[in-house]
Amino acid sequence: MLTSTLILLFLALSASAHFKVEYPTWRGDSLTTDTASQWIFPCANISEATSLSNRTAWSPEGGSLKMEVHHPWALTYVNLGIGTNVSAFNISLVSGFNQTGNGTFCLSETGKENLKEGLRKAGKDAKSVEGMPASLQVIQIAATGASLYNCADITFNATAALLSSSDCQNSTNVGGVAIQNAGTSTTNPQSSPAANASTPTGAAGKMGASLGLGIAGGALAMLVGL
Ligand SMILES: *[C@@H]1O[C@H](CO)[C@@H](O)[C@H](O)[C@H]1NC(C)=O
Ligand SMILES: *[C@@H]1O[C@H](CO)[C@@H](O)[C@H](O)[C@H]1NC(C)=O
Ligand SMILES: *[C@@H]1O[C@H](CO)[C@@H](O)[C@H](O)[C@H]1NC(C)=O
Ligand SMILES: *[C@@H]1O[C@H](CO)[C@@H](O)[C@H](O)[C@H]1NC(C)=O
Ligand SMILES: *[C@@H]1O[C@H](CO)[C@@H](O)[C@H](O)[C@H]1NC(C)=O
Ligand SMILES: *[C@@H]1O[C@H](CO)[C@@H](O)[C@H](O)[C@H]1NC(C)=O
Ligand SMILES: *[C@@H]1O[C@H](CO)[C@@H](O)[C@H](O)[C@H]1NC(C)=O
Ligand SMILES: *[C@@H]1O[C@H](CO)[C@@H](O)[C@H](O)[C@H]1NC(C)=O
Ligand SMILES: *[C@@H]1O[C@H](CO)[C@@H](O)[C@H](O)[C@H]1NC(C)=O
Ligand SMILES: [Cu+2]
Repeated sequence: MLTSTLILLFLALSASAHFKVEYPTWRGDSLTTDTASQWIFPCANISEATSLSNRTAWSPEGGSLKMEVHHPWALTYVNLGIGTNVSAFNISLVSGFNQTGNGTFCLSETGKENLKEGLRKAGKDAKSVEGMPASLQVIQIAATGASLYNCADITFNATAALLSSSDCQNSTNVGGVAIQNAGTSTTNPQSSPAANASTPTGAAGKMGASLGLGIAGGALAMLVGL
C-alpha cells in the first residue's frame, strides 16, 4: 500500500508519468518490474510467460478497457493480435485519438466495429475465435513524442461480461478528442470533432460518437514524425 501510494505520488509529480492498464488485467506490472520499461516495443519487455495460463476472458465483440492515465493528453491507440506471443498486433481496434485528462479512462465495448472488420479480414468472426488467445496492445504517445507500451492478454469468450457502468467511467475531465491537423490549433477542441461514427475505420465501438474518430475525408492529418 505504501509502495503504491508512493508510486501514485511519483506519477502525479513526474512529467513522464506512465500509464496502467487495469482491465483486462495487464501482462505484468510495467511500472514496478525491474526488467520492464514502457518505452520498449511491443509490450514493455514483459513476456507472456505468466499469463499464458491465466488470461482475462474478453468478448469477441469487443470487451471493456480500463486504464489509469497520467498525462494532460496523449495520442492513444489500441491494437489486437491473435494467438500467443504475438508480435504482429495488426488489428487496429481504436485508431489514434487524443486522450485528454488524467485519471481513469474507460471504454465499454472497445473497437466493436473495427474488431468485427479485423476478424473478417483475417477470415474469422466472433464465433470462430471463441476460446482463442489474443493480446491487446495499448500505446500512448505523450507530448514529447515518447511512445509508451502496455499489453494485456485475453481469451475470447462470448460469455465474458463487459465492465459494469459503475466500474467503467471516465474521471471528470478525462475523455478523448480528434487529433488536430498539423499546424492548426483550436480554441475549443472538445467540441470540434468532425465525426462520422458509423464508419468502421474510425469508429471505436461506443467511442465513435463523442470522439470523432472518423477520419472523414482525411480531414485529420497524421502527425508524421511525432
Ligand atoms: C492530474 O492533473 C492535475 C492537474 O495537473 C494534478 O493536480 C493531479 O495531481 C493529477 N492527478 C494524477 C492522478 O495524475
Ligand atoms: C528485458 O527483460 C529481460 C528479462 O526478462 C532482461 O534480461 C533484459 O535486460 C530486459 N531488457 C531491457 C532493455 O531492460
Ligand atoms: C511464449 O513465450 C513464453 C515465454 O517466453 C514461452 O514460455 C512459451 O513457450 C512461448 N509460447 C509459444 C507458443 O511460443
Ligand atoms: C490470475 O489472474 C488473476 C486476475 O487476473 C489474478 O488475481 C491471479 O493472481 C492470477 N493468478 C496467477 C496464478 O497468475
Ligand atoms: C496479422 O498477423 C498474423 C500473425 O500474427 C498473420 O497471420 C496475418 O496474416 C496478419 N494479417 C495482416 C492483415 O497482416
Ligand atoms: C468461457 O467462460 C466460461 C465461464 O468462465 C467457461 O465456462 C467456458 O469454458 C469459457 N469458454 C471457452 C471457450 O473458453
Ligand atoms: C490534444 O488535446 C490537448 C487538450 O485539448 C491539446 O492541448 C493538444 O494539442 C492536443 N494534441 C493533439 C496532437 O491534437
Ligand atoms: C456518415 O456515414 C454514413 C454511412 O456511410 C452516411 O450515410 C452519412 O451521410 C455520413 N455522415 C456524414 C456527416 O458524413
Ligand atoms: C470515455 O471517453 C471516451 C472519449 O470521449 C468515450 O468514447 C467513452 O465512451 C468514455 N467512456 C465512458 C464509459 O463513457
Ligand atoms: Cu509518462
